[in-house]
Amino acid sequence: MPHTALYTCSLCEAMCGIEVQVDGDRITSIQGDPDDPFSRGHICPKAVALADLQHDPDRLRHPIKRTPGGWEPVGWDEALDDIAARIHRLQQEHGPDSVASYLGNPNVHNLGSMLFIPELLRTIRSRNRFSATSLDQLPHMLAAYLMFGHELLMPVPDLDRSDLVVILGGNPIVSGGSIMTAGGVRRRLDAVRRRGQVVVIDPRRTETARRADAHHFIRPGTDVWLLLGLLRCSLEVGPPLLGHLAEHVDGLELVSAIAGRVELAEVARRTGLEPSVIQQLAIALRDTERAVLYGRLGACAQRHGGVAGWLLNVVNAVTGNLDQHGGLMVTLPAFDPLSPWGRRPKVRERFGRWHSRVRSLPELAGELPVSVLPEEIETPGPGQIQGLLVWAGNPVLTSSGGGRLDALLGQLRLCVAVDLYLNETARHAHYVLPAVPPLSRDHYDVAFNLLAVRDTARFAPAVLPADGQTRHDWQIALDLTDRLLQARGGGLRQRARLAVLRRLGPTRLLAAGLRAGPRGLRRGAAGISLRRLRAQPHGLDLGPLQPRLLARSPRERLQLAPEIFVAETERILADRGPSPEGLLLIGRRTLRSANSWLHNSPRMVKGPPRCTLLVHPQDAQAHGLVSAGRARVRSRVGEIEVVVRVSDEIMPGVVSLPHGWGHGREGVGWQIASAQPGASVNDLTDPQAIDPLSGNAVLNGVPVTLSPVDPPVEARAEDPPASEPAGGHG
Ligand SMILES: Nc1nc2c(c(=O)[nH]1)N[C@H]1C(S)=C(S)[C@@H](COP(=O)(O)OP(=O)(O)OC[C@H]3O[C@@H](n4cnc5c(=O)[nH]c(N)nc54)[C@H](O)[C@@H]3O)O[C@H]1N2
Ligand SMILES: Nc1nc2c(c(=O)[nH]1)N[C@H]1C(S)=C(S)[C@@H](COP(=O)(O)OP(=O)(O)OC[C@H]3O[C@@H](n4cnc5c(=O)[nH]c(N)nc54)[C@H](O)[C@@H]3O)O[C@H]1N2
Ligand code: SF4
Ligand SMILES: [Mo]
Repeated sequence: MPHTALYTCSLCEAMCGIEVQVDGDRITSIQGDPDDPFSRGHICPKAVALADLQHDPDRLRHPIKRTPGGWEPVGWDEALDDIAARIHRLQQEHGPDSVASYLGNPNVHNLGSMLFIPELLRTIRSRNRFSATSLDQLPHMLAAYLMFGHELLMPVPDLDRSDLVVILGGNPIVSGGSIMTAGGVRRRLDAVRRRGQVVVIDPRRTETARRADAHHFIRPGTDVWLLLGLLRCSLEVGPPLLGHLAEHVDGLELVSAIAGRVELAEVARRTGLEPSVIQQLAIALRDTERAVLYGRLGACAQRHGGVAGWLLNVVNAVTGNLDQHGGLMVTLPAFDPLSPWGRRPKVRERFGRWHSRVRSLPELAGELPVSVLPEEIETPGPGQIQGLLVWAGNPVLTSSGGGRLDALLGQLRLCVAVDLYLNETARHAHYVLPAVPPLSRDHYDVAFNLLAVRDTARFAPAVLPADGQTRHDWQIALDLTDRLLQARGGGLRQRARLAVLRRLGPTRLLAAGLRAGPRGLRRGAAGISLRRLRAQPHGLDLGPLQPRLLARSPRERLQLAPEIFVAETERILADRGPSPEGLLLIGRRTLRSANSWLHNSPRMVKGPPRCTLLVHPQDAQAHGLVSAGRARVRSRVGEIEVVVRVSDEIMPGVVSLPHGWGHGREGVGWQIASAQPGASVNDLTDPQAIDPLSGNAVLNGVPVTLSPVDPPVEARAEDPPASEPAGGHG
């Protein structure tokens, strides 16, 4: 019988409620759920990819093993036993750190992975733990940890009540919003514009910029200067507006001292922004009762990302927009990752407890920056990585210097991938273990409810049973943990605990977490329980954000000026050297793409190629490039060839290329639709280029040079005029 099931899309952070039409084991359509109080019917073109994933013949449905004759199917028991035995052997011979793990982005969208993979990692006991976090939001986490006492206490814009939203290095219209979960972000931004203004500061006139009231270009990698300028201008016109936080904050004098040293002319020189623009923005952020400065990937995955992540909080604080309605606020989610089982979090030492072996970069929250992965595989000596577990990730295409990783993974003594596909990274594995795709698992967003612009809760049971021999990520994690304990001999108590966890599964564990959570039944009869969420399948609205930073912070006093940020800012201010010259490369997201995947869905990648290099007309002319022609792009670490698109939506001196492409490598088990392999921008990004504080990769502002692949030709008649807004992308 055809029927409609309610579900939540997990392909980006927006948490859109969807209606899935099911006929037998086929998905016949996917639409927005108009009754979801949070997303209110919004979806983007990616939602239908959930169906493509489900039915994709390329998706792995049984474990496979590398043999001299190629990939062969293998039974789960044989695969798991061998993997566990080999992990154990490597660790016995070379120590616990010889086996590393890399967790990719989709784990954060996966209830079972969030709840059960930590158990496996604890059991592996390696300090070489990596994830997509250090290609992404690590600077925001470092700031949250040092200022507010917990790396997950990242404030988000109170978008629906803000009258001025300034967006620095984010493109929510395409990305769906990040560290700003907001299903239907376009509608919400349009509403801000009706009440007030949206201002975008970005080296590209993005889809978001085109819908904003104002857009200003900024030279890549210089956001830290803009933020210093805003700080200076704000404190020049009046006292800091800390409001109720004033009595609870340390470090204001240090922040004021820094502001006093900032020269606006220098800020203008570095950023390319007019001093008057910076002054006006600072005044508007102060004078608008409800305003917020929101910064995201472009502002933090860059060379001063750590200081930028800190200053974003500081500028909001001094302009009266931290922990205030309409400003940057924290959530109170029904399931609270800060204290999943109801215990109030304590300030714990979570930073720099150990360092990477070769470059000595600090750990944060148990993880090292993934930029060190290539050198940790390559450099011999005690602690060298010999085994790698890649879980729902594709670092060959997504981590900086991925090309080098591509060349190194083959020398590992053990490589295991857990994925939906045999991707560019998994092709180097000895085993690939097939996980269950989204629609076949119960879903509740433990990560993104923490980062949403409104508190909500929605539970969605699986729509279809798991197919083939696929297993849930959480089952695979428990299976491996158990086998590893067996291989080591002993661990009886932990094995008994695993048996209990297995019986509970993620859904009942979630139920326990909801009950114990800050809004749970334990706190009163009206509290939230899984049963209540099941009874309200469209989701529950738990109300707008409230000023809760002090109550949520494990710290007695908030720290406005942690030492390492101040010291690094001193260095930045003292640096009188020239700004990087020449062309700088930045990233770009497109609507029908999720990092390195979904590129095999014809519905996703139909139309013109997406992996194009955007070049300003002046730069195109200077380098002999034309639209649809090919360019060779070189950086310190690599070179690639890409198709060019000339457009003045990008600022002069900057070129932009999306990441996650560069398919078509030998041995990959999924077909790229529309012959669009593209090239990998991460063959150009440099693993040595990191934010010195957090170790986050520098993915934006990469120095490159360009040359035409073919001899220069006159622009052909059919080339679009250079200034025409690009059609078709995104
Ligand atoms: N140059 C540049 N590089 C970037 C970025 C950039 O802006 N510029 N962005 C960075 C960011 S923000 C991120 S988050 C990273 C992402 O980088 P990664 O997390 O390394 O890569 P993804 O492409 O998200 O890899 C997803 C893989 O997980 C698999 N998968 C999907 N769902 C599941 C599941 O439920 N279970 C399992 N086991 N597997 C699953 C998919 O098949 C796919 O192979 O890329 C980063 N890289
Ligand atoms: N369709 C789609 N949606 C996605 C993803 C996807 O791959 N595809 N990925 C998801 C993931 S993993 C994440 S983390 C989020 C990210 O979500 P966002 O943070 O919104 O990321 P981007 O869309 O990459 O936007 C970054 C912006 O920063 C700009 N930028 C680059 N360098 C600089 C700089 O130096 N300064 C400033 N001010 N701006 C700069 C870029 O031009 C770009 O517009 O998106 C998520 N949503
Ligand atoms: S915006 Fe994000 S959550 Fe919403 S439908 Fe698109 S991919 Fe899914
Ligand atoms: Mo990300």
